[in-house]
Amino acid sequence: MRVAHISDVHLGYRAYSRTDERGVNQREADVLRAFRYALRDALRAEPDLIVITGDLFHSVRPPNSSLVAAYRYLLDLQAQRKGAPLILLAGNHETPRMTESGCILALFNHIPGVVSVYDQITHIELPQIDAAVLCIPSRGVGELEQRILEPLPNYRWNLLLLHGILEGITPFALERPVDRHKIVRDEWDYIALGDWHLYTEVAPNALYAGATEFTSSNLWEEAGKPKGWILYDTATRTHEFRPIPTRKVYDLLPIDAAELTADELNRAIESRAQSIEDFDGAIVRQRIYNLLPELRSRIDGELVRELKMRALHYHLDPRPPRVGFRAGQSASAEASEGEERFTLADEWRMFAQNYPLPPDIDREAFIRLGSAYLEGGSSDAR
Ligand SMILES: [Mn+2]
Repeated sequence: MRVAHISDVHLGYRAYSRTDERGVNQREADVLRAFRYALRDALRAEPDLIVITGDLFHSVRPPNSSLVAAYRYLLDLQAQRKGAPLILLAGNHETPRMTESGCILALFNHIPGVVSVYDQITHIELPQIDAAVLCIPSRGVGELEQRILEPLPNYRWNLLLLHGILEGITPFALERPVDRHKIVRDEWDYIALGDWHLYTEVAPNALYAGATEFTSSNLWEEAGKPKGWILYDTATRTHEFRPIPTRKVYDLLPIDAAELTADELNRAIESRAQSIEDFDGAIVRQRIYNLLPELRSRIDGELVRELKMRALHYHLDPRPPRVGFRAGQSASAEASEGEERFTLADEWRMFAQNYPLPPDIDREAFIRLGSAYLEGGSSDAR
């Protein structure tokens, strides 16, 4: 059986002030376009089952523009698939705090073949494809501890869907990560995961598809990493990651202004921007460390205005020196404390993203390995 796994679409996400030719927020339009691309690509792959593992919508009450478009896309898709099964799992973003408020996903149950799950852990049986799908929506994560999760033995294929972050996925401490051993088990033919916005293989049979566009709050952390969806084959337990073209996001190498003249600083700003070919229309951040107020006032306003015009969003992010800083102080003397400055990890990431690698080397693994060494940790950081 072939499964198309899409996740974290975040329809209705809006950012920045640009609008498209129809007056729709440009990022909202981008997110819609990524979704339409994913659906069309998935349709071409002719999957037996499509699953969307949460956060189809960015909010409990999405803007009408996105809601109407999503309905139309899914109606059209399901007509072409002749009502083949499609499961919508609710994520934290579209789940209201109050159960009585219902969930926008219920609307989609009226489309042939679509089943949405938003309230509690639910086992969905799909005899037409000889599959059973255990669905754990965002609201179901809280009841996980009291539940025994088991496949249904009378079905050829058993799948598990979860919207939640497994322990060990993010280096940052989470309040309540999901117990990995409870979820990641060999007995499931496929474990389709949502909530984490980066495509991540947890096990050959357990994958985060990642988001379809850049919609998370830690946008810059995701810069340079691909967005897409997953085509999974339950017979071989193998998958293919299918990339989705998105708006470009760049986190430029920070500038250390400590020892720069105004001219040098302005030239650095300009050359960093010129270093990326598709700057126009991109979302870009330029950090400047150790910027004293008198130098800050000499940043070329015309240059910055031009960059802001060309990019969809150009974020010039100046950071003043830490207290006690004196111009001319050597970089290493103060590198020990400040995270406000330009770290070796920053430089490594920027360097490794463009470094030519042999085709059989996984770039993400390569970058992670280097970062783990820099942190002084073990090489199997994740
Ligand atoms: Mn999400």
